[in-house]
Amino acid sequence: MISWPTPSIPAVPGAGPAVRVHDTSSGQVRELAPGPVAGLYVCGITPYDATHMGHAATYVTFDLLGRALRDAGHEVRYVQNITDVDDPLLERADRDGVEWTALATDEIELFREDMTALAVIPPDVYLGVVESMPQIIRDVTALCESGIAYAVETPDALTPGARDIYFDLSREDCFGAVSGWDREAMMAVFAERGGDPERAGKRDALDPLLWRVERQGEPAWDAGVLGRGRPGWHIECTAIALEHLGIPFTVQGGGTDLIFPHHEMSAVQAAGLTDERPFATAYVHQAMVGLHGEKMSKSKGNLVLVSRLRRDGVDPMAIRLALLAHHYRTEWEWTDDTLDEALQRLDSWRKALSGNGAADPEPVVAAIRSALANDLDSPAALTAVDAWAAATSAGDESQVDGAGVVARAIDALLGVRL
Ligand code: 5CA
Ligand code: ZN
Repeated sequence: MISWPTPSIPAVPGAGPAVRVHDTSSGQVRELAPGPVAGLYVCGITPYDATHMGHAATYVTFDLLGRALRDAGHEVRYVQNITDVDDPLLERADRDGVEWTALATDEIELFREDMTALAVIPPDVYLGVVESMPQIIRDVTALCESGIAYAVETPDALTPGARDIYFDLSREDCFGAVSGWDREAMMAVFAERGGDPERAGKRDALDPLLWRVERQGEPAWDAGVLGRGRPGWHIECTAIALEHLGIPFTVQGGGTDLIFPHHEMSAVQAAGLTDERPFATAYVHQAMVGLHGEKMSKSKGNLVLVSRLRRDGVDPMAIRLALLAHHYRTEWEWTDDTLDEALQRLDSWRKALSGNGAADPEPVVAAIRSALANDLDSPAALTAVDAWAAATSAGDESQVDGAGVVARAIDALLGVRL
Protein backbone atom coordinates (compact mmCIF):
# COMPACT_ATOMS: atom_id res chain seq x y z
CA MET A 1 0.00 0.00 0.00
CA ILE A 2 1.30 3.49 -0.76
CA SER A 3 1.84 5.40 2.47
CA TRP A 4 2.32 9.19 2.43
CA PRO A 5 5.16 11.68 1.86
CA THR A 6 8.05 11.83 4.33
CA PRO A 7 8.42 15.22 5.99
CA SER A 8 11.92 16.69 5.92
CA ILE A 9 13.73 16.17 9.21
CA PRO A 10 16.31 18.88 9.92
CA ALA A 11 19.64 17.86 11.41
CA VAL A 12 20.12 18.77 15.06
CA PRO A 13 23.74 18.89 16.28
CA GLY A 14 24.60 16.27 18.90
CA ALA A 15 22.47 13.27 19.84
CA GLY A 16 19.69 12.42 22.25
CA PRO A 17 20.02 10.06 25.22
CA ALA A 18 18.95 6.39 25.17
CA VAL A 19 15.15 6.18 25.01
CA ARG A 20 13.14 4.88 27.97
CA VAL A 21 9.46 3.98 27.62
CA HIS A 22 6.78 2.26 29.65
CA ASP A 23 6.43 -1.39 28.72
CA THR A 24 2.98 -2.81 29.52
CA SER A 25 4.31 -6.35 29.73
CA SER A 26 6.79 -5.68 32.56
CA GLY A 27 4.85 -2.72 33.99
CA GLN A 28 8.07 -0.71 34.05
CA VAL A 29 9.68 2.22 32.29
CA ARG A 30 12.57 0.53 30.53
CA GLU A 31 15.47 1.59 28.37
CA LEU A 32 15.11 0.32 24.83
CA ALA A 33 18.33 -1.25 23.60
CA PRO A 34 17.55 -1.93 19.98
CA GLY A 35 21.05 -1.99 18.53
CA PRO A 36 21.61 -0.15 15.24
CA VAL A 37 18.10 -0.75 13.87
CA ALA A 38 14.96 -0.33 15.96
CA GLY A 39 11.95 -2.30 14.72
CA LEU A 40 8.66 -0.53 15.34
CA TYR A 41 5.27 -2.11 14.65
CA VAL A 42 2.24 0.09 15.24
CA CYS A 43 -1.27 -1.22 14.72
CA GLY A 44 -2.94 0.77 11.97
CA ILE A 45 -6.51 1.83 11.32
CA THR A 46 -9.59 -0.13 10.43
CA PRO A 47 -10.63 2.14 7.57
CA TYR A 48 -14.38 2.53 7.99
CA ASP A 49 -14.50 6.10 9.32
CA ALA A 50 -12.30 9.18 9.45
CA THR A 51 -9.24 9.74 11.68
CA HIS A 52 -10.29 11.11 15.05
CA MET A 53 -8.18 12.67 17.81
CA GLY A 54 -7.69 9.29 19.51
CA HIS A 55 -6.12 7.80 16.38
CA ALA A 56 -4.12 10.98 15.82
CA ALA A 57 -2.80 10.85 19.42
CA THR A 58 -1.68 7.26 18.88
CA TYR A 59 0.15 7.91 15.61
CA VAL A 60 1.73 11.14 16.86
CA THR A 61 2.94 9.32 20.00
CA PHE A 62 4.69 6.64 17.95
CA ASP A 63 5.98 9.28 15.56
CA LEU A 64 7.57 10.92 18.59
CA LEU A 65 9.07 7.58 19.61
CA GLY A 66 10.52 7.12 16.11
CA ARG A 67 12.00 10.63 16.20
CA ALA A 68 13.54 10.04 19.65
CA LEU A 69 15.06 6.74 18.51
CA ARG A 70 16.51 8.35 15.38
CA ASP A 71 17.90 11.20 17.47
CA ALA A 72 19.53 8.62 19.77
CA GLY A 73 21.39 7.27 16.73
CA HIS A 74 19.23 4.35 15.64
CA GLU A 75 17.84 3.62 12.26
CA VAL A 76 14.09 2.97 12.55
CA ARG A 77 12.31 0.30 10.58
CA TYR A 78 8.64 1.14 10.93
CA VAL A 79 5.86 -1.25 9.94
CA GLN A 80 2.13 -0.48 10.09
CA ASN A 81 -0.88 -2.51 8.98
CA ILE A 82 -4.33 -1.55 7.75
CA THR A 83 -7.24 -3.75 8.79
CA ASP A 84 -8.88 -3.49 5.40
CA VAL A 85 -11.01 -6.64 5.83
CA ASP A 86 -12.86 -7.08 9.14
CA ASP A 87 -16.38 -7.16 10.55
CA PRO A 88 -16.68 -3.44 11.48
CA LEU A 89 -15.67 -2.38 7.96
CA LEU A 90 -18.04 -4.85 6.28
CA GLU A 91 -20.90 -3.88 8.62
CA ARG A 92 -20.44 -0.15 8.00
CA ALA A 93 -20.30 -0.68 4.23
CA ASP A 94 -23.52 -2.74 4.43
CA ARG A 95 -25.23 -0.11 6.58
CA ASP A 96 -24.29 2.69 4.16
CA GLY A 97 -24.95 0.69 0.99
CA VAL A 98 -21.41 1.12 -0.38
CA GLU A 99 -18.78 -1.38 -1.51
CA TRP A 100 -16.48 -2.28 1.40
CA THR A 101 -13.46 -1.84 -0.89
CA ALA A 102 -14.54 1.68 -1.85
CA LEU A 103 -15.15 2.62 1.78
CA ALA A 104 -11.69 1.35 2.75
CA THR A 105 -10.00 3.13 -0.18
CA ASP A 106 -11.63 6.46 0.71
CA GLU A 107 -10.84 6.26 4.41
CA ILE A 108 -7.23 5.19 3.82
CA GLU A 109 -6.79 8.17 1.49
CA LEU A 110 -8.20 10.51 4.14
CA PHE A 111 -5.88 8.97 6.75
CA ARG A 112 -2.89 9.61 4.47
CA GLU A 113 -3.90 13.25 4.12
CA ASP A 114 -4.37 13.60 7.88
CA MET A 115 -1.00 12.01 8.65
CA THR A 116 0.73 14.20 6.06
CA ALA A 117 -0.86 17.32 7.55
CA LEU A 118 0.23 16.27 11.05
CA ALA A 119 3.84 15.75 9.83
CA VAL A 120 3.84 12.09 10.87
CA ILE A 121 6.80 10.20 9.37
CA PRO A 122 5.31 7.38 7.25
CA PRO A 123 5.99 3.70 7.91
CA ASP A 124 8.60 2.01 5.72
CA VAL A 125 6.20 -0.86 5.21
CA TYR A 126 2.49 -0.07 5.04
CA LEU A 127 0.40 -3.14 4.36
CA GLY A 128 -3.26 -4.03 4.24
CA VAL A 129 -4.72 -7.42 5.05
CA VAL A 130 -5.81 -7.98 1.45
CA GLU A 131 -2.27 -7.60 0.12
CA SER A 132 -0.86 -9.71 2.99
CA MET A 133 -3.17 -12.64 2.34
CA PRO A 134 -0.40 -15.06 1.17
CA GLN A 135 1.58 -14.59 4.43
CA ILE A 136 -1.55 -14.88 6.57
CA ILE A 137 -2.68 -18.06 4.81
CA ARG A 138 0.82 -19.49 5.12
CA ASP A 139 0.90 -18.83 8.87
CA VAL A 140 -2.59 -20.19 9.59
CA THR A 141 -1.78 -23.28 7.54
CA ALA A 142 1.44 -23.77 9.53
CA LEU A 143 -0.49 -23.52 12.80
CA CYS A 144 -2.90 -26.18 11.52
CA GLU A 145 -0.03 -28.44 10.48
CA SER A 146 1.64 -28.16 13.89
CA GLY A 147 -1.63 -29.01 15.63
CA ILE A 148 -1.88 -25.68 17.48
CA ALA A 149 -4.91 -24.66 15.46
CA TYR A 150 -8.17 -26.62 15.28
CA ALA A 151 -11.36 -26.57 13.25
CA VAL A 152 -14.84 -25.87 14.61
CA GLU A 153 -18.14 -26.99 13.08
CA THR A 154 -19.58 -24.10 11.06
CA PRO A 155 -23.23 -24.70 10.16
CA ASP A 156 -23.61 -21.41 8.25
CA ALA A 157 -20.55 -21.97 6.04
CA LEU A 158 -21.28 -21.38 2.36
CA THR A 159 -19.54 -24.64 1.47
CA PRO A 160 -21.15 -27.49 3.44
CA GLY A 161 -18.61 -29.07 5.77
CA ALA A 162 -16.18 -26.13 5.70
CA ARG A 163 -15.01 -25.19 9.19
CA ASP A 164 -13.60 -22.09 10.91
CA ILE A 165 -10.12 -22.37 12.41
CA TYR A 166 -9.19 -21.33 15.96
CA PHE A 167 -5.92 -21.03 17.89
CA ASP A 168 -5.59 -23.35 20.89
CA LEU A 169 -4.34 -21.06 23.67
CA SER A 170 -3.64 -23.98 26.00
CA ARG A 171 -0.68 -24.88 23.75
CA GLU A 172 1.30 -21.72 24.57
CA ASP A 173 2.39 -21.01 28.12
CA CYS A 174 3.26 -17.39 27.31
CA PHE A 175 -0.45 -16.52 27.01
CA GLY A 176 -1.06 -13.59 29.36
CA ALA A 177 2.51 -12.28 29.24
CA VAL A 178 1.68 -9.09 27.32
CA SER A 179 -1.27 -7.84 29.36
CA GLY A 180 -0.53 -9.58 32.66
CA TRP A 181 -4.32 -9.80 33.09
CA ASP A 182 -6.15 -12.59 34.89
CA ARG A 183 -8.86 -14.60 33.18
CA GLU A 184 -11.68 -12.59 34.68
CA ALA A 185 -10.29 -9.33 33.31
CA MET A 186 -9.81 -10.97 29.91
CA MET A 187 -13.35 -12.35 29.81
CA ALA A 188 -14.77 -8.95 30.78
CA VAL A 189 -13.67 -7.29 27.53
CA PHE A 190 -13.20 -10.16 25.07
CA ALA A 191 -16.67 -10.00 23.48
CA GLU A 192 -16.83 -6.22 23.15
CA ARG A 193 -13.38 -6.20 21.51
CA GLY A 194 -14.19 -8.51 18.64
CA GLY A 195 -14.01 -11.88 20.45
CA ASP A 196 -16.63 -14.65 20.32
CA PRO A 197 -16.63 -16.33 23.75
CA GLU A 198 -20.02 -17.97 23.12
CA ARG A 199 -19.04 -19.74 19.90
CA ALA A 200 -20.04 -23.41 20.16
CA GLY A 201 -17.25 -25.94 19.70
CA LYS A 202 -14.30 -23.83 20.86
CA ARG A 203 -11.95 -25.57 23.27
CA ASP A 204 -11.62 -22.40 25.34
CA ALA A 205 -13.95 -19.40 25.27
CA LEU A 206 -10.94 -17.11 24.71
CA ASP A 207 -9.41 -19.00 21.78
CA PRO A 208 -9.03 -16.48 18.94
CA LEU A 209 -10.39 -16.95 15.43
CA LEU A 210 -7.66 -17.50 12.84
CA TRP A 211 -9.66 -18.21 9.70
CA ARG A 212 -13.35 -17.65 8.97
CA VAL A 213 -14.63 -19.73 6.10
CA GLU A 214 -16.84 -18.08 3.50
CA ARG A 215 -20.39 -17.02 4.44
CA GLN A 216 -23.12 -15.82 2.11
CA GLY A 217 -22.39 -12.29 0.90
CA GLU A 218 -18.97 -11.99 2.55
CA PRO A 219 -15.65 -11.50 0.77
CA ALA A 220 -13.42 -14.60 0.67
CA TRP A 221 -10.05 -15.71 -0.64
CA ASP A 222 -8.86 -19.13 -1.78
CA ALA A 223 -6.67 -20.60 0.91
CA GLY A 224 -5.82 -24.18 -0.04
CA VAL A 225 -6.54 -26.61 2.77
CA LEU A 226 -8.07 -23.88 4.92
CA GLY A 227 -10.91 -23.43 2.44
CA ARG A 228 -12.12 -20.14 0.99
CA GLY A 229 -12.50 -17.50 3.66
CA ARG A 230 -10.93 -14.52 5.37
CA PRO A 231 -8.61 -14.04 8.35
CA GLY A 232 -9.52 -13.37 11.96
CA TRP A 233 -8.28 -10.02 13.24
CA HIS A 234 -5.13 -10.74 15.28
CA ILE A 235 -3.34 -12.97 12.77
CA GLU A 236 -2.79 -10.07 10.37
CA CYS A 237 -0.47 -8.30 12.82
CA THR A 238 1.31 -11.54 13.71
CA ALA A 239 1.92 -12.34 10.04
CA ILE A 240 2.92 -8.83 8.92
CA ALA A 241 5.31 -8.33 11.86
CA LEU A 242 6.94 -11.74 11.36
CA GLU A 243 7.35 -11.16 7.65
CA HIS A 244 8.64 -7.59 7.75
CA LEU A 245 10.43 -7.24 11.10
CA GLY A 246 11.19 -10.70 12.39
CA ILE A 247 11.06 -11.27 16.14
CA PRO A 248 11.80 -10.09 18.67
CA PHE A 249 11.38 -6.57 17.32
CA THR A 250 11.78 -3.50 19.49
CA VAL A 251 8.30 -2.06 20.15
CA GLN A 252 4.74 -3.00 19.40
CA GLY A 253 2.49 0.01 19.75
CA GLY A 254 -1.16 0.95 19.74
CA GLY A 255 -3.84 2.28 22.06
CA THR A 256 -4.56 0.73 25.47
CA ASP A 257 -7.72 -0.78 23.95
CA LEU A 258 -5.39 -3.15 22.06
CA ILE A 259 -3.56 -4.57 25.12
CA PHE A 260 -6.10 -7.37 25.31
CA PRO A 261 -7.05 -9.26 23.29
CA HIS A 262 -5.24 -7.88 20.24
CA HIS A 263 -1.62 -7.58 21.36
CA GLU A 264 -1.88 -10.59 23.63
CA MET A 265 -3.20 -12.75 20.78
CA SER A 266 -0.76 -11.37 18.19
CA ALA A 267 2.12 -12.34 20.48
CA VAL A 268 0.84 -15.78 21.46
CA GLN A 269 0.19 -16.63 17.82
CA ALA A 270 3.75 -15.61 16.93
CA ALA A 271 4.98 -17.87 19.74
CA GLY A 272 3.06 -20.70 18.10
CA LEU A 273 4.79 -20.02 14.80
CA THR A 274 8.41 -19.53 15.88
CA ASP A 275 10.87 -20.58 18.54
CA GLU A 276 11.70 -16.97 19.30
CA ARG A 277 10.44 -15.14 22.40
CA PRO A 278 9.19 -12.53 23.03
CA PHE A 279 7.24 -11.02 20.13
CA ALA A 280 8.30 -7.45 20.97
CA THR A 281 10.86 -6.36 23.56
CA ALA A 282 8.40 -3.68 24.76
CA TYR A 283 4.67 -3.04 24.35
CA VAL A 284 3.83 0.63 24.46
CA HIS A 285 0.25 1.88 24.76
CA GLN A 286 -1.37 5.25 24.21
CA ALA A 287 -4.07 6.09 26.78
CA MET A 288 -7.57 6.63 25.44
CA VAL A 289 -8.62 10.09 24.32
CA GLY A 290 -12.25 10.87 25.08
CA LEU A 291 -15.03 13.29 24.28
CA HIS A 292 -18.04 14.09 26.51
CA GLY A 293 -17.04 11.56 29.15
CA GLU A 294 -16.55 8.57 26.87
CA LYS A 295 -13.75 7.01 24.83
CA MET A 296 -13.75 8.65 21.40
CA SER A 297 -14.73 5.86 19.06
CA LYS A 298 -16.01 5.26 15.57
CA SER A 299 -18.61 2.84 16.87
CA LYS A 300 -20.03 5.41 19.34
CA GLY A 301 -19.73 8.30 16.90
CA ASN A 302 -18.47 10.86 19.48
CA LEU A 303 -15.72 12.15 17.26
CA VAL A 304 -13.52 15.16 16.69
CA LEU A 305 -12.03 14.56 13.27
CA VAL A 306 -8.65 15.75 12.06
CA SER A 307 -10.08 16.26 8.57
CA ARG A 308 -12.98 18.33 9.91
CA LEU A 309 -10.65 20.70 11.75
CA ARG A 310 -8.45 20.95 8.68
CA ARG A 311 -11.47 21.79 6.54
CA ASP A 312 -12.36 24.48 9.07
CA GLY A 313 -8.94 26.01 8.41
CA VAL A 314 -7.24 24.97 11.67
CA ASP A 315 -3.44 24.89 11.38
CA PRO A 316 -2.49 21.19 11.59
CA MET A 317 0.51 22.15 13.70
CA ALA A 318 -1.91 23.44 16.34
CA ILE A 319 -3.64 20.04 16.28
CA ARG A 320 -0.27 18.37 16.73
CA LEU A 321 0.59 20.70 19.62
CA ALA A 322 -2.80 20.00 21.23
CA LEU A 323 -1.97 16.28 21.17
CA LEU A 324 1.59 16.75 22.41
CA ALA A 325 0.34 18.77 25.38
CA HIS A 326 -0.88 15.47 26.91
CA HIS A 327 1.39 12.68 28.09
CA TYR A 328 0.67 9.49 26.16
CA ARG A 329 -0.01 7.52 29.33
CA THR A 330 -2.62 9.92 30.69
CA GLU A 331 -6.23 9.67 29.56
CA TRP A 332 -7.67 13.00 28.54
CA GLU A 333 -10.70 14.56 26.93
CA TRP A 334 -10.90 16.86 23.97
CA THR A 335 -12.65 20.13 24.95
CA ASP A 336 -13.12 23.54 23.33
CA ASP A 337 -10.12 24.82 25.30
CA THR A 338 -7.76 22.15 23.96
CA LEU A 339 -7.37 23.76 20.59
CA ASP A 340 -7.42 27.37 21.85
CA GLU A 341 -4.52 26.65 24.19
CA ALA A 342 -2.55 25.02 21.38
CA LEU A 343 -3.19 27.97 19.06
CA GLN A 344 -1.97 30.39 21.73
CA ARG A 345 1.14 28.31 22.26
CA LEU A 346 1.86 28.15 18.53
CA ASP A 347 1.47 31.89 18.33
CA SER A 348 3.84 32.55 21.23
CA TRP A 349 6.49 30.23 19.78
CA ARG A 350 6.21 31.86 16.37
CA LYS A 351 6.59 35.32 17.89
CA ALA A 352 9.71 34.24 19.77
CA LEU A 353 11.19 32.82 16.59
CA SER A 354 10.64 35.98 14.58
CA GLY A 355 13.02 38.25 16.52
CA ASN A 356 16.58 39.31 15.63
CA GLY A 357 18.07 37.03 18.23
CA ALA A 358 16.90 34.61 20.89
CA ALA A 359 17.66 33.14 24.29
CA ASP A 360 20.39 30.47 24.44
CA PRO A 361 19.15 27.49 22.38
CA GLU A 362 21.35 24.80 23.94
CA PRO A 363 19.54 24.31 27.25
CA VAL A 364 16.14 24.09 25.56
CA VAL A 365 17.33 21.60 22.94
CA ALA A 366 18.84 19.46 25.72
CA ALA A 367 15.60 19.73 27.71
CA ILE A 368 13.48 18.60 24.76
CA ARG A 369 15.80 15.65 24.20
CA SER A 370 15.83 14.50 27.78
CA ALA A 371 12.06 14.94 28.17
CA LEU A 372 11.37 12.75 25.13
CA ALA A 373 13.90 10.11 26.15
CA ASN A 374 12.20 9.99 29.55
CA ASP A 375 9.08 8.03 28.56
CA LEU A 376 8.10 10.47 25.80
CA ASP A 377 7.32 13.31 28.19
CA SER A 378 6.02 15.67 25.54
CA PRO A 379 4.29 18.05 28.02
CA ALA A 380 7.69 18.63 29.69
CA ALA A 381 9.25 19.27 26.27
CA LEU A 382 6.57 21.86 25.46
CA THR A 383 7.04 23.54 28.84
CA ALA A 384 10.77 23.87 28.14
CA VAL A 385 10.04 25.56 24.80
CA ASP A 386 7.46 27.81 26.50
CA ALA A 387 10.11 29.00 28.96
CA TRP A 388 12.59 29.67 26.15
CA ALA A 389 9.91 31.53 24.15
CA ALA A 390 8.96 33.61 27.20
CA ALA A 391 12.61 34.55 27.87
CA THR A 392 13.12 35.47 24.22
CA SER A 393 9.92 37.49 24.02
CA ALA A 394 10.86 39.25 27.25
CA GLY A 395 13.91 40.65 25.49
CA ASP A 396 16.69 38.04 25.72
CA GLU A 397 18.01 38.15 22.16
CA SER A 398 21.58 37.33 23.11
CA GLN A 399 22.08 34.49 20.61
CA VAL A 400 22.00 35.53 16.97
CA ASP A 401 21.26 32.05 15.53
CA GLY A 402 19.28 30.94 18.57
CA ALA A 403 15.91 30.96 16.85
CA GLY A 404 17.07 28.83 13.91
CA VAL A 405 18.57 26.19 16.16
CA VAL A 406 15.42 25.94 18.27
CA ALA A 407 13.13 25.91 15.22
CA ARG A 408 15.08 23.01 13.72
CA ALA A 409 15.02 21.09 17.00
CA ILE A 410 11.27 21.61 17.41
CA ASP A 411 10.76 20.41 13.85
CA ALA A 412 13.07 17.37 14.05
CA LEU A 413 12.22 16.19 17.56
CA LEU A 414 8.61 17.26 18.08
CA GLY A 415 7.50 17.27 14.45
CA VAL A 416 6.16 20.80 14.79
CA ARG A 417 6.98 22.97 11.81
CA LEU A 418 6.77 26.67 12.67
N1 5CA B 1 -6.96 -1.98 12.99
C1 5CA B 1 -6.93 -2.14 14.42
C2 5CA B 1 -5.52 -2.40 14.92
S1 5CA B 1 -4.77 -3.78 14.12
C3 5CA B 1 -7.52 -0.94 15.13
O1 5CA B 1 -7.58 -0.95 16.34
N2 5CA B 1 -7.97 0.04 14.34
S2 5CA B 1 -8.69 1.37 14.90
O2 5CA B 1 -8.97 2.16 13.72
O3 5CA B 1 -9.80 1.02 15.72
O4 5CA B 1 -7.67 2.11 15.79
C4 5CA B 1 -6.46 2.59 15.26
C5 5CA B 1 -5.49 2.94 16.38
O5 5CA B 1 -6.00 4.02 17.17
C6 5CA B 1 -5.28 1.78 17.36
O6 5CA B 1 -3.92 1.75 17.76
C7 5CA B 1 -6.17 2.14 18.53
O7 5CA B 1 -5.68 1.59 19.75
C8 5CA B 1 -6.07 3.64 18.54
N3 5CA B 1 -7.26 4.31 19.13
C9 5CA B 1 -8.56 4.07 18.80
N4 5CA B 1 -9.37 4.86 19.55
C10 5CA B 1 -8.57 5.61 20.36
C11 5CA B 1 -8.81 6.61 21.35
N5 5CA B 1 -10.04 7.02 21.66
N6 5CA B 1 -7.74 7.16 21.97
C12 5CA B 1 -6.47 6.76 21.66
N7 5CA B 1 -6.18 5.84 20.72
C13 5CA B 1 -7.21 5.25 20.08
ZN1 ZN C 1 -2.85 -4.77 15.07
